[in-house]
Amino acid sequence: MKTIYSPLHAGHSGTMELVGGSIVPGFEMPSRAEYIRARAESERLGPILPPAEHGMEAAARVHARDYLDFLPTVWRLWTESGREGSALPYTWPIRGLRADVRPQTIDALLGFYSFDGGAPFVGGTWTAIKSSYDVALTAAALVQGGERSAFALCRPPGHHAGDRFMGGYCYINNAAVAAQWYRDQGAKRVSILDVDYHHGNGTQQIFYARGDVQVLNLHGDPMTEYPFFLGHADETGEGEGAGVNVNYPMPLDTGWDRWSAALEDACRKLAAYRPEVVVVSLGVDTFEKDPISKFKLKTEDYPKIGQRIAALGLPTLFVMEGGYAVEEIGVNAVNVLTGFEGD
Ligand code: SP5
Ligand code: ZN
Repeated sequence: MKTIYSPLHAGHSGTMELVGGSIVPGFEMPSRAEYIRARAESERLGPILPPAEHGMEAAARVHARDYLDFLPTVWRLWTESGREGSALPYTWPIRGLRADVRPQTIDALLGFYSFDGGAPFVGGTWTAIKSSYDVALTAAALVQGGERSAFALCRPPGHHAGDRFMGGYCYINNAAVAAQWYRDQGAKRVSILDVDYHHGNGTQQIFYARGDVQVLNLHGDPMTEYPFFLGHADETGEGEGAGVNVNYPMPLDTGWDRWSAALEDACRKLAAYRPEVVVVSLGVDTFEKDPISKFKLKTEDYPKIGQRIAALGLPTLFVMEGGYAVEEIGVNAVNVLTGFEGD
């Protein structure tokens, strides 16, 4: 399997986030991508190739133009207003406030275009976001061109980003962009299987009223886990998308037995939908030693995830999402991929 990787992710570094009342160094750090790249190389997963540059048209198929236009301007607006450190929002237009009026200052705009304070900007953030998007589209094209699978080593991740909001370390929803791109290339149906520990609220929001992109999500129960405000089992889609969104919220002590039963059910629903291509939102923050997550998957479980997905017998694009136990992230992520390849 080919891996698409760009070193430009590394400019998105030195971020800060609010955890338990303290501002701390971001868990979503550059070494994550480097450990994965190094493991793909040492395991001889396949060639590691750079992305081709893409215009923003494919992003505009799933994100609002005003949001996409805002992202490259954030750091300039932040520094022009005399700030340094991480650009972060602190006020949000929640229910009861006006979300229909686009405000004018950087602090207000950051809140207007986010659902949490978890998507910081530093000087290299936009370049990293763009490179991650290029990685996703370049890998997507390999599968479109006939390869059985490809690995988009995306950083920053994407599945928390919605049509007009960022959050949870995510800015552009790489998996959603790829799924829409397959539709635009002629695929009649596409499935997105999200195995990250956190609910992919952005992906769900983007496709919720659509019947042409199935979204299946395995995650910590939002009653007690981030992102808290989406991801319940009764969210099954609406309109044309009725029945095409499937959530598997699970208790925070979930281990392989329960998690793999949910994966089995999701794979059966996926097969019944008969998609032409599968996009896997690949998070490995389900790992027992993940510092911000509570599931109990073990390193030896990850190849079994890949094997089950391979048994679907469908062209498959893997898109990197979360995973914060950085020293083990490469082993766990690449285990899914080698499991898929049957090694
Ligand atoms: C892509 C992805 O996995 N995003 C995850 C965003 C999670 N943001 C919330 C982090 C909350 C951390 N609280 C953990 C307490 C650790 N002691
Ligand atoms: Zn996650």
